[in-house]
Amino acid sequence: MHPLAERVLQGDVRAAARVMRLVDDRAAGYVQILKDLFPHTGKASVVGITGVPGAGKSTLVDRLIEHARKAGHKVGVVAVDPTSPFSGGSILGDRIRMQRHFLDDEVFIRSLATRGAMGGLSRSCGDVVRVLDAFGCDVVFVETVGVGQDELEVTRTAHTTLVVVPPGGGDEIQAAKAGILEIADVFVVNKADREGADAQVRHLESMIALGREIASGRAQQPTSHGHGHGHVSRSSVESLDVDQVRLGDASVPASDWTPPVLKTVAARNEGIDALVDAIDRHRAFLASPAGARRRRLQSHDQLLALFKDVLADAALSAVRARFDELEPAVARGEVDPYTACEHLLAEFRRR
Ligand SMILES: Nc1nc2c(ncn2[C@@H]2O[C@H](COP(=O)(O)OP(=O)(O)O)[C@@H](O)[C@H]2O)c(=O)[nH]1
Ligand SMILES: [Mg+2]
Repeated sequence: MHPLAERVLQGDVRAAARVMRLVDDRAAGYVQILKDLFPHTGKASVVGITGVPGAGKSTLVDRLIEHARKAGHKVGVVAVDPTSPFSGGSILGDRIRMQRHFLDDEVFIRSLATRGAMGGLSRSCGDVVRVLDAFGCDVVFVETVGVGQDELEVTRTAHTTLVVVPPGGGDEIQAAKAGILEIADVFVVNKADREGADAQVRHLESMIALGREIASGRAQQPTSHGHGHGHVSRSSVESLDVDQVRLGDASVPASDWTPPVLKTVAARNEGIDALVDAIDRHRAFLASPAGARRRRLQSHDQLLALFKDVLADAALSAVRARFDELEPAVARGEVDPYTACEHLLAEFRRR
């Protein structure tokens, strides 16, 4: 075993920090360390927190940390900030908010900044969570902003994804809702001390109900000659192909979990117990047969994402020279990008 991996498993903070940096930089040997750590992962409960900037995610995470610490848990936090090119730049606000936990050596906070277009961040996020898991964190919180590629990675990484929504209906929030409906395991209407919180709760609940109706309508079609409401027995659920579930053409709803909508006032520590309850209930759901299907999907997605990433790296380095040749030609409009890609793929296949 890599000596650093061994130290991480012993709970050595400096080793953990060092490994996370290596993972971040994809420095030589980091994959071996991840391999060594992998058999020691899977114990941490991973909670993703996403939502528009200013919704109160960091404040909420701070409260959740507090709650977990009272329960005696060792806590990891990964703060993903796509707005900052540098780790520790605009994350400073979050640092201040979670500051009191910085002095607690059972709370380990790590910030990640978005990388280039190659999806570096996505991969690091999952890997960093695994390091924290192997390091012995009982719970890991991952905070991200928005509903982009990074959030998809969070749902791939997290067991439970919280979507934090403030009251009120700015265009930004309305636009984000469609996307978040897909990824939320629990909705949190934070800033419930403000006007419009109840309306927001009702709005989200009706969106969830509508989403389920559409899903079960879809589910009923193939079995409409039979009986029931689109629910199928466990054994047939388990025998379902993962891709069938994903494509939504399966004869069962993709999930038997209905996201609850909770109100919190993170600033005043209100509603946190109920939120922790909901997270725990979702964990219990994941341990059920329906949850097993969802875990299976998640592992499928993780492997696929990792493979795509590895493949893109390998392919690009194999055809780098040709890429550098074609790229300016595409920029000048001499070659269209489709043809360029065909050339690159042909070149890759020849190797
Ligand atoms: N009124 C009110 N303000 C809150 C609440 N929770 C957080 N805030 C404030 O909202 C602002 C943004 O919070 P922050 O946690 O940084 O949001 P983030 O961008 O989603 O991480 C801060 O000034 C918080 O103090 C709340 O429940 N009620
Ligand atoms: Mg924040």
